[in-house]
Amino acid sequence: MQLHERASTVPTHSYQRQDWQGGYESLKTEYDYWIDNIEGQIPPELQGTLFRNGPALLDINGTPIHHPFDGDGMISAIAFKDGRAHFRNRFIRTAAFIEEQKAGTILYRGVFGTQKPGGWLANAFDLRLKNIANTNVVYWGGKLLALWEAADPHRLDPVTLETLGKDSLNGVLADGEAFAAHPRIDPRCNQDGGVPCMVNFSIKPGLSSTITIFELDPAGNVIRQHAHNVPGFAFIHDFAITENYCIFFQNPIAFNPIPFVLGLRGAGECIKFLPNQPTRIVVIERNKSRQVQILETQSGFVFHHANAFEQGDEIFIDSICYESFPEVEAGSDFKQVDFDALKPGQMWRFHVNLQQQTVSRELIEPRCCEFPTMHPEKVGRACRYLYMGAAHAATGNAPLQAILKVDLESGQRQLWSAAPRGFVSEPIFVERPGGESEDDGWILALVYDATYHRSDVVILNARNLEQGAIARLHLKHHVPYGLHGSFTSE
Ligand code: 3ON
Ligand code: FE
Repeated sequence: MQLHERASTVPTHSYQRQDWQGGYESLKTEYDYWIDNIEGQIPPELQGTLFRNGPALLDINGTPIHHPFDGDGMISAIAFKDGRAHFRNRFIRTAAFIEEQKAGTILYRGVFGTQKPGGWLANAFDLRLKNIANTNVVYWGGKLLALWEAADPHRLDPVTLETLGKDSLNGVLADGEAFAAHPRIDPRCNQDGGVPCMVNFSIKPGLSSTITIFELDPAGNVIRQHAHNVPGFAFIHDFAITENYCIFFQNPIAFNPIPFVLGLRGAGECIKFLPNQPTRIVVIERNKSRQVQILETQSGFVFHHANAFEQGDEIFIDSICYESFPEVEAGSDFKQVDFDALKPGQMWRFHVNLQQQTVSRELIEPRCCEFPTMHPEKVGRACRYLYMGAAHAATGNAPLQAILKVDLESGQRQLWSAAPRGFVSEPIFVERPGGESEDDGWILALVYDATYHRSDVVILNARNLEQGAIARLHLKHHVPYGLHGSFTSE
């Protein structure tokens, strides 16, 4: 009896930290095989390729990097054809990756605190950025592009994943010029007669920061480009679009570059969150006037937005908000993070009224969540369903172990959980050909399974996550926790 009582007062978790840590082991082998270990059945109508990007080298020749966001990017491609699936993974051969692999040692500092060996003296005044191409991958205009927000894209062969070099978007970007890792595809651009276009941005941070917006036509040409100056330092990872606007959240932070310059910290470790300052919402018109409006809302930190849309005089933006920026401690080990000591990211809906210049917000999902996605045809429009990675438990902060579907109309929720030993990545929604409703399709996600130290490609029925996986494709190895990806049926 007593034992039982004592056990129930110990906080219980849906996961073991050691299991979670297994997904942060480097994957150094490059594979190319047909997946033959499958539970369930791959829907034969599911045709196309799921591309994923993410840091897959968590050490350089045995020396751990300081933070996963500093890891060299690796693409995984899962190609679905006639009910079968093929897996391939390849590192992006960035110039720095090639140099470091040849040298067998860290030659570049990382934004999130990875330092060259030899202490601060060996790092001081080395202000070069290592373009690690690790954040997203998108197929657009006949090109497969690996993206990292602080520099230019790398172009890859969509079949072999061979790195073809850096891509300037047909001469638009200068060498090293930033192109963010969060493009949004407007499915029916009203400036182009309803043809799709890809909208992306770049940030040039400083005492005041420059936001540049790029719009690319389906052939991959930049057809609109405009730059705007906003006051203050800006670290903006993602944005949202509506039919007529681009929306950026300028989180309240201060940047003190001195420890970076002196070789003591990475640039990203010099960001200080300002809890008493408002978040600025920067709304930029996409069409001719290109007017910039800046509104304020309460303090908080946003990496990712789910979607935005216009309704009357208002713009609605659904975003994952943290109470503050998760500052990276210089001496700490990310694998030892105490999840319980951190506040969860939660989904909020912001209402921006441009007539009255007011902002209000409401909590739409209290469960700890990240990596929101939706039906691609609804980008910038009102949508009914959002999908996201989520914690297994309804409250508290924890690693992502579940996929959550939120019905914004009825308020209903569906949860598919891989707990206790599974850990999920960003879900991707793929429409079923001829799909009849907004959720008629599949959710694809890589799930790390600590039991076998390998990853599965999981296919869920987006209409009913709770029926369990339609198929689990067991890979021969693990894929380290990734960041973003996309699906292309071309
Ligand atoms: O010095 C300035 C500050 C700064 C931070 C300028 C700058 C442009 C060099 C800069 C660089 C920013 C970069 C390179 C940001 C890269 C971010 C990145 C690779 C990933 C961000 C991921 C965000 C989230 C929320 C990930 C969540 C992951 C999980 C829940 C678990 O897998
Ligand atoms: Fe992101």
